Amino acid sequence: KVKTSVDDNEESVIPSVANPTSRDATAIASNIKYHAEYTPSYSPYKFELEQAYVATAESLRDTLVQRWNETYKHFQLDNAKAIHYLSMEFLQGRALLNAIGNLEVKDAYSQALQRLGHDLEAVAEKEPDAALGNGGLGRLASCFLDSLATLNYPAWGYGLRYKYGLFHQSITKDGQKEEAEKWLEMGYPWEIPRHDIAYPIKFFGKVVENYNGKKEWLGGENVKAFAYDVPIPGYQTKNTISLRLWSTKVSAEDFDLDAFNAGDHEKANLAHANAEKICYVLYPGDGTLEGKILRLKQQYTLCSASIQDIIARFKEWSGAKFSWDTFPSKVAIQMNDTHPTLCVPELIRLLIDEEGLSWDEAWKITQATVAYTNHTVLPEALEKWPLELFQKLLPRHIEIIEQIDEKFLTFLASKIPKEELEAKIKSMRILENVEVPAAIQSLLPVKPVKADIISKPDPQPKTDKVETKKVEKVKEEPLPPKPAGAVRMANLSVIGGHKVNGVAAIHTEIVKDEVFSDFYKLWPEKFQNKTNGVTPRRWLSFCNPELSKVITKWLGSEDWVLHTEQLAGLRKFADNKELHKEWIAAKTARKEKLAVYIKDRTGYTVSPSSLFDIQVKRIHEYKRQLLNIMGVIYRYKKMKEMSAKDRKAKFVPRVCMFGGKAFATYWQAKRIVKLITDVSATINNDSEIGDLLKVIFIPDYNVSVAEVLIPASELSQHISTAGMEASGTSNMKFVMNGCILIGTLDGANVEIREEVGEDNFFLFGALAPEIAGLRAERAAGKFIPDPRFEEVKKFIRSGVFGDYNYNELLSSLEGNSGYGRGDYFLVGKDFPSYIECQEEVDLAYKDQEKWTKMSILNVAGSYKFSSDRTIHEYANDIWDITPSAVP
Ligand code: B1N
Repeated sequence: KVKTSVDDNEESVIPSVANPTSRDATAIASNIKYHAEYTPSYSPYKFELEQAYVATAESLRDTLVQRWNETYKHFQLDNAKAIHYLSMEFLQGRALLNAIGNLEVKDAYSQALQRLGHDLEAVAEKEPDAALGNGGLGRLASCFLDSLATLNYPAWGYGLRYKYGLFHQSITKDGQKEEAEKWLEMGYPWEIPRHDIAYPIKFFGKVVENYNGKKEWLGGENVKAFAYDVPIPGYQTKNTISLRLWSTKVSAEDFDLDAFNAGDHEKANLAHANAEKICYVLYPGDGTLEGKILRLKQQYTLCSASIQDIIARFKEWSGAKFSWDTFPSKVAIQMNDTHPTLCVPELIRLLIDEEGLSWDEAWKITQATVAYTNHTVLPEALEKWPLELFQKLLPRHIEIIEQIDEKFLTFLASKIPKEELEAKIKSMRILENVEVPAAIQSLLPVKPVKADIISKPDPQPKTDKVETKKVEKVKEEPLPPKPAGAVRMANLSVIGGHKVNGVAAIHTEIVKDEVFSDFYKLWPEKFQNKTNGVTPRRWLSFCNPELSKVITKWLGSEDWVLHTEQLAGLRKFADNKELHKEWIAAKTARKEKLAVYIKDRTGYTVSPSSLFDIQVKRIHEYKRQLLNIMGVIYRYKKMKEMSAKDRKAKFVPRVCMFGGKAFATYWQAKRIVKLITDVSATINNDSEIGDLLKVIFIPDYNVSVAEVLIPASELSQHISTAGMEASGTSNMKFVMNGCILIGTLDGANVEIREEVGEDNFFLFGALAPEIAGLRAERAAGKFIPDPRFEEVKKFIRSGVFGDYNYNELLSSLEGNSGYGRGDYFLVGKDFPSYIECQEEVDLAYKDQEKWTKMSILNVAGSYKFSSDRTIHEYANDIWDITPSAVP
């Protein structure tokens, strides 16, 4: 039966196969078989792991599509307000086990595959990670989608469908090597190409004003954004929402057939190549500005296509007699950092130029709709676009931005005392190094003309003799070059949105008191904290079935997966010997799995009875992997200086694991990777040390690798220079898995420590408010490094870890100030307290009973860090949305 509209009440049926939602393994097996034969992307005569993976995914997709159709049919009927989460990154990882887990069909699928001759886990391993993100920011977006679906909120995710996601990392003798990641090469069974959903996107061209004063944006480069929908299933609900990813192409009419026929194939294909290039690669992220035009094109594509889509749906769902006033009561838009800030001028442009609204109406609607999350205080990551580039690429948007800027300045002038106005304008306006409009100039206090110039006439020289010095003074200096104009996206986001939020308590305080302090004084009610969270489905229930089973047994039900506050109930069993036994067994099972994995990935053998110590995250100087590895080197050196007996008595056996990618041209980060791998090669081959210390660098860290590492962790390192890590989210995943953190008082560590208790967190290091003073002290030459720190540097320079020249790396820790010097990240300052804290860790680990209790209390205290809690807070305090569950 062909369905004609969504309100067609007839049931739709999947052709010829049993409904796989049922938990009947026979029906599921026949459905998988059906896909292997009738929707094959491989030879139907083979059914190896790859084929089994694709057919299983397609089988699950049937259910997902069915639920996804029902969900949006329901949302349309309900027509409740929805959140549209716009993000340049979604770090989805694998989908198969997540879908199976959320649909609660694991046993059935496992049996079905067994019947077909396969093991579910092995099949799942065949799925490449969808790595459309760099790290925390992208993974947060994916956790949010899981929670939005689970909690039945009307929601859409919007992103870009990059052909190449985050690069694949391999480790060679020269350090990290990057290769394109080919997640799409064999097709992606989880996406639904939407041939019916495409929007025009324009770049360059010019703006003309027609006879009735309407602005028209003409000419330029035209591409089309096509939608690909990825269904996101909720847990224990039918609700299945959409992650809509845009991919750019041109239409057939833009293909230059004449040029092709004339033999100029390249010219014929130019428009295609230009359009497709936009979605080729994920921006390499975290604080680098490269490939500027392409990146701005990407950002605009996301914003324009998504806003056009949102407006089209608003009109369709509101019916013929809709009113624009109701737009903010139906639509909430969240900008994941400043990357989608172009939402603001794009929504205004569409409302004025396409829909005929006035400026005031368009501005009011936009501001009531859009909100902004800040994820970083690193100045180099606060986006700024050169004005000239902006004017060329988006000529209409720059007009709109200039208008917002001018209106904001007028408003500012009405609020700020005249004497302060100039300084405030400088820090708060959107445009940088651009002349203040004349209307505002006139509001500034008149600059006093220098008294001596007006009052005294030029003194006549007493003699005719002209002093040579004076002549020199008169000589005109060439004017310094005018600083280039720029658009500050963060200021545009703060001005254009109705709410601004930070991602952890300490981060929000820094946002309010430092980064946006002037804005905070102007609009204190705009600023909020929304501490990050992670989904307990993927990050505990699914990736750690052993520990989850123990938790469920002791809490008496599995309800904690949806209501993590129940995890606090574990506290009362923290001393229970029986629980300790089961807890250790569950952790050990995961450690054994990780040991096998390490052998497989690196060739090194590690003992599962050692302390598993892990630091996994993007490689960055502020995250201080260097502090960690220098601590390891210090430990190694001390071990070497001791007798075998003393060594054994003092140190507990440890496996120190690292994982993470360095941006391809971030040389200092790449040197850190090189040092870790060099240290690893030396220590792991030192027979004197044996199992007492191993150093492992796990290549190509991604979501799936995290799912193997985190459940097996006992100690994890979150050791950023205080004030620099906005939140961190892996810290939360580790705590949920019974891992104890060693960390600075930074980002979400602060709140984690509060929840799990001071005694169950290894704290060290300088505090955020001390950092500026410490840097100043150092710049003044007053810092005396700890001799143990000097000893480690000397040891590295001595060549024990190979002949690579580590001077460039180590000299960044030396000197008092200057670019790349002066130990900006305070590794030397925190080193003594770090290694002393690590000694405490060894002592605590020796007492396994104490350690297990700490581990239980960490899980018990992790309940706050579920993204369900975070999403409820956004829904109530920013988006004003309520759940709408599919019956
Ligand atoms: O966002 C995460 C936080 O938990 C981390 O602390 C924070 O570092 C991370 C430019 C970023 N901030 N900024 C970025 C990513 C890509 C890019 O192109 C900046 N990532 C973060 C989630 O709140």
